[in-house]
Amino acid sequence: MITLITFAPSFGQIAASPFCVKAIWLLNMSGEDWQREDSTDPRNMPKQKLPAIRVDGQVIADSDNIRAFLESRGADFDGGLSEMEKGSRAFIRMAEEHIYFHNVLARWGDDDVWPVIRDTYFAQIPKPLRGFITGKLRKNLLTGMKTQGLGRLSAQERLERLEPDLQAITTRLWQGPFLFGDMPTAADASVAPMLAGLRATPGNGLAKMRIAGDRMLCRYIDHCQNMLDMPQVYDVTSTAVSEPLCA
Ligand SMILES: N[C@@H](CCC(=O)N[C@@H](CS)C(=O)NCC(=O)O)C(=O)O
Repeated sequence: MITLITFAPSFGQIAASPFCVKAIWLLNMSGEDWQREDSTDPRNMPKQKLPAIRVDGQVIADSDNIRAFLESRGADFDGGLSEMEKGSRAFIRMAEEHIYFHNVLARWGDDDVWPVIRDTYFAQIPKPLRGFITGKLRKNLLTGMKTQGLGRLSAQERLERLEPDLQAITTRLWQGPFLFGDMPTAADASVAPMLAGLRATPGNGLAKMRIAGDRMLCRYIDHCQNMLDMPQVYDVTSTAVSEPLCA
């Protein structure tokens, strides 16, 4: 049995981190038996981040490493894809190395949203200490976002930077219910949680409102989220046919 160490659910998402949601997708798609163990503190994890899995006494951290581990046991997340379509890796990088940071800034960088994030993610820290401890964490994180680059852009500039990514995703969704056809692939496991996380962010930030107002993106997110509640529908070993998204 594989144990997924994950952040707890929040804001209607099965896990607070889109990378943890991705790991849940991959575990479900792999057909492996797994259980979750919620954690609030990743500091004792090999990469000081979540998700991680524990299996046979070994801890494997990072969702990409989790993917590689599941593939080493026979999972084939991109089974139906041609060699050309396996360029879907680029969508994964776009989601994880770009859209994700929009998510981070929407949550940690917006003064109106931050108090909700603080009191949700760090509820276990006693109130008198919470502001002080989380204030330092927030400052460090926002410094990191300046280094990354997006943290130097205004919310409007960030929205303009995000737009072509959303267009690329939408263009794919005109072709079928998932990014690469009728069945979910690893690209959906990364892209859908990032979009869902942005849409689920408290407040009315520009990126959230852009996604929440896009019918096709919302149908895609909803479709994917429903599947997380019904893993048998998208277990790659199952023959169940999913409902078309854009019929
Ligand atoms: N590349 C990693 C990214 C994981 C990640 O960034 N996790 C964040 C949550 S979204 C985390 O654990 N942050 C805790 C911290 O930085 O202290 C993966 O794919 O698993």
